[in-house]
Amino acid sequence: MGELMVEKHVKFILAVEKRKDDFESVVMEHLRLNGAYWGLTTLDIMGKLAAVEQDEVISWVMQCQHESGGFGGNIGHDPHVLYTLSAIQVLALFDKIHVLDIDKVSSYIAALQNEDGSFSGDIWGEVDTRFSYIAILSLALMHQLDKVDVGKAVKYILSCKNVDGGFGCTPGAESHAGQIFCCVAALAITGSLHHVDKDLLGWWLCERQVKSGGLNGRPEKLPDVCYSWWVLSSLIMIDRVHWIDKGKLVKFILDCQDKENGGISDRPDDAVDVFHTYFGVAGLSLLEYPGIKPIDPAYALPVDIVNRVILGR
Ligand code: GRG
Ligand code: ZN
Repeated sequence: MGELMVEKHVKFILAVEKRKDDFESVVMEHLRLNGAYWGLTTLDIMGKLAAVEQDEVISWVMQCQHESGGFGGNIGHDPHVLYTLSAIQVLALFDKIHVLDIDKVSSYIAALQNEDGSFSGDIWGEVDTRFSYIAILSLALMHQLDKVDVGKAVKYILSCKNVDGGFGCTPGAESHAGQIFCCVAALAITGSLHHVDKDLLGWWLCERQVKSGGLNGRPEKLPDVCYSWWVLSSLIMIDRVHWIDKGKLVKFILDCQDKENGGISDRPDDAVDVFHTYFGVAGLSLLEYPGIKPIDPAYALPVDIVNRVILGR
């Protein structure tokens, strides 16, 4: 089945970080801060973060901040809670959270909580359990969870729970692995996992594994490497990861590598991108693949970083 081509993936990620003018970069420009988080976290768990110009990255991240306190996806872009999280995560990787005006950034996020406990992604108001996770994780990384009503936030997430044990983006919406990850991780961070029926949800999640060993995000859908993150991290958080065939999933991920030019795709022989490269390598980290640093399934950051930021050690 081959092995993880670490050096090739490092080269691929560094090239993506540098390429600013080609087609992919133009299309993805608004996602750059988010892409930087995926790329840099992948480098870090492969032990290669030192390959990037830290000062350059931090200076660019800080230029993405808006006067409201939130961050945009690139310099001059409108702020959104997703890019604000990416900024905090990138700074955490470099042990530089202290460069932030914590009060300003956390106030921006806290103001996005709605009366029912849900969170909007930005001032335009779209509500989604993704934003509950993003807000809770951002505030937790800054030790500012007391700025919001955590009880109401948890209550809203639980109102998005379905009879199949999964979670959707809003109350009544279909269960989807990405949304399940967000809700389970938010519950884990707030110490509320006892509200989850672990056997029922674990059953739904382990049924995501298909013949090839890959995981899909919903019944009848195609497998995709990104669910090696969304599904696997959820299974780990509820202690049911032994319900899937880990060896077959490792093989599926390794089969999605571009062995010549580096990078990982959503499924074998598709085009690679930096997101699926993260999902593949982070999935292997969750599967305890040798030589890869452990990543925390709820905080989506390397375990050593979480220990430093959250536990202060
Ligand atoms: C820090 C890990 C971390 C996350 C930040 C962005 C985010 C928070 C969470 C996104 C969660 C989510 C909804 C993921 C799913 C993304 C995805 C692959 C959607 C595709 O859905 P469909 O229905 O594709 O288009 P399928 O696979 O069902 O065919
Ligand atoms: Zn995908």
